[in-house]
Amino acid sequence: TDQDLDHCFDFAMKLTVESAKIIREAIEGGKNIETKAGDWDLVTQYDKRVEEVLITGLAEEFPNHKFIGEETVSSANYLPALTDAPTWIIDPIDGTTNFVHAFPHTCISIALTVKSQLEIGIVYNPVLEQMFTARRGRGAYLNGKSIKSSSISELKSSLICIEASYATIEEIRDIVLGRLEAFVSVAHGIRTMGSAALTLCYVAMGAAEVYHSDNLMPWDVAAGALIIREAGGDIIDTSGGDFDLMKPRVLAIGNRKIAPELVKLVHLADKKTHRKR
Ligand code: LIP
Repeated sequence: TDQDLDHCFDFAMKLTVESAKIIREAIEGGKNIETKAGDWDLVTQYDKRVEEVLITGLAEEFPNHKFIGEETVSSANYLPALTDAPTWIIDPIDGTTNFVHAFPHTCISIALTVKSQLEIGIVYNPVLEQMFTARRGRGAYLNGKSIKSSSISELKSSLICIEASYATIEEIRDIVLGRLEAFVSVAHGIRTMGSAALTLCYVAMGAAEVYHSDNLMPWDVAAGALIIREAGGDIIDTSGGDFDLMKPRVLAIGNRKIAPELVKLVHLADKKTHRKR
């Protein structure tokens, strides 16, 4: 019910703020850094600790709820399917590489789905004290103030955010650089912030028009997807089709009008890349 969701939201907010103290206190200090999928995929003891605090706290309060957490999934090497049960999708530290370098774009990202639908999204950057929140049907907020996404409908007036680090992965380098080249040639500017969750929130608040990345995971985007939609923007699949939370290939946009030009640009860039190969 609505009241249940109110309680879920309040509880998760409080727990997020509390566990974010770990990030704020640790960001300037030394960390134990391990790699996961590759040199670009880092994890520290703090990712694991924050996830443990979040899941323990939520599981105690909501014993019937399920969890999909980045570090739990990584260590089990198994991504569970999303079911109709209330499910918390958690990234304890999104932007781990930023965190490792004390680059202040790092956050906790928490979403709740019920019947496979996003109901709650919370993205909190404890370094810059930015708390982005959304409830389905109730708008999106930054530190309690309503936010709206950009109404710019042309790429030539857009700030486009991408994930440049994926160019270090050999198998997808050409595709990533091909798309980057296409974006550079049309946009006002390109930004690459190193946290998918926060970048989605920047599109939600109208600070950027577009965010694009394939190769993301559900916890990178779950909360941000709801926040952007509640702010008046949208998130679609890179092909132009429907966004799939469990296999996220992301075009996040301030508004729907910009989608056709964007989808076409990516498509043409990929075609050019394949021709070169
Ligand atoms: C990271 C993302 C980043 C993406 C990385 C990674 P993590 O999350 O936010 O934008 O490029 O693949 O998923 O691993 O720092 O939580």
